[in-house]
Amino acid sequence: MTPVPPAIAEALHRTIAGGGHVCVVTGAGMSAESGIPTFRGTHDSLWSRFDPMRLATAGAWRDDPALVWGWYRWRMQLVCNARPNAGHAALAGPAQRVPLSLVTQNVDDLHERAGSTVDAHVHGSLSALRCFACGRAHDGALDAYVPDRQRIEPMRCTACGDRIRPGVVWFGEALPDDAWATAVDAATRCALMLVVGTSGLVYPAAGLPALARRHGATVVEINPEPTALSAEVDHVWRATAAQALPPLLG
Ligand code: BV8
Ligand code: ZN
Repeated sequence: MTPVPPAIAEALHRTIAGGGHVCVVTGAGMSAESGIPTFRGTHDSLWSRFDPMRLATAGAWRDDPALVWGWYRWRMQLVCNARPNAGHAALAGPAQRVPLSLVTQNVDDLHERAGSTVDAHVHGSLSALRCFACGRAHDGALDAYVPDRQRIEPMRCTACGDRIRPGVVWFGEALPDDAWATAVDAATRCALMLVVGTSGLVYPAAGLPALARRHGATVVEINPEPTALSAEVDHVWRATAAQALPPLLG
């Protein structure tokens, strides 16, 4: 098992001993060891020649809804076939022992399937399907997944007939007010923030570690690679989520 860097173990111990609150912010790297490709990593798939940053936009949906829906159906199928990893399980364990808020940028449900309560899905959820035009939640069954088909015509809204979109926050769209308010509250209240598996490039979520630090928190980055946040945190642990979280929280 990976040894916990003493300064990080001490920061967690000090937080618990002081009755402090831990805020965990996770990104795509949290699900990497479950086989879910990250946004900026490489992956040998049907979609490897597409840029997620270009597909995850309302403009892409307007231009070619069947292409965007085919990408999301592929991602939904990946998540459906994936299992939470040891990092997800470690976060689900201590929630009772350590006052912990879980804020995720991820749109998968792997935290929930590991037993965590997610306090804020700041970029929405793959499974929260709704009408692109009238916003009504999709109340019907999910269309059957067609493997290796890139373009899949989206389902239709039973109320207005427009297309059904994924309930995620696309680039250029506002974050859900309640999720963002919860994330900001957790970041300002916490004594310790663990930032796990995020490149720290997407705002306003990438501003949460600096916000926590401005309010006196100790911020720890858990990531095998350097990121845009690395120079702004108190401690950097070059480890993966499944390597670091079990010894730290187990
Ligand atoms: C908005 C859902 C305004 C879709 C996503 C300043 C302030 C505010 C906005 C902006 C700003 N500057 C620019 C903007 C615009 C934009 C933005 O930030 N652009 C960036 C690219 C510069 N932000 C927005 O558009 C946001 N909206 O601001 O709206 C507004 C206000 C009012 C009214 C109207 C509009 C919306 C942003 C949300 C976009 N949606 N996801 C979907 O998933 O399909 S973001 C998407 O990308 C993901 O959800 C995720 O959040 C992000 C990817 O980031 P990461 O999670 O960090 O993943 P990444 O692949 O980058 O990195 C993975 C990391 O894991 C790496 O560091 C790697 O080393 C590490 N790793 C790998 N393996 C492991 C690991 N770590 C641990 N263990 C491992 N095993
Ligand atoms: Zn509708």
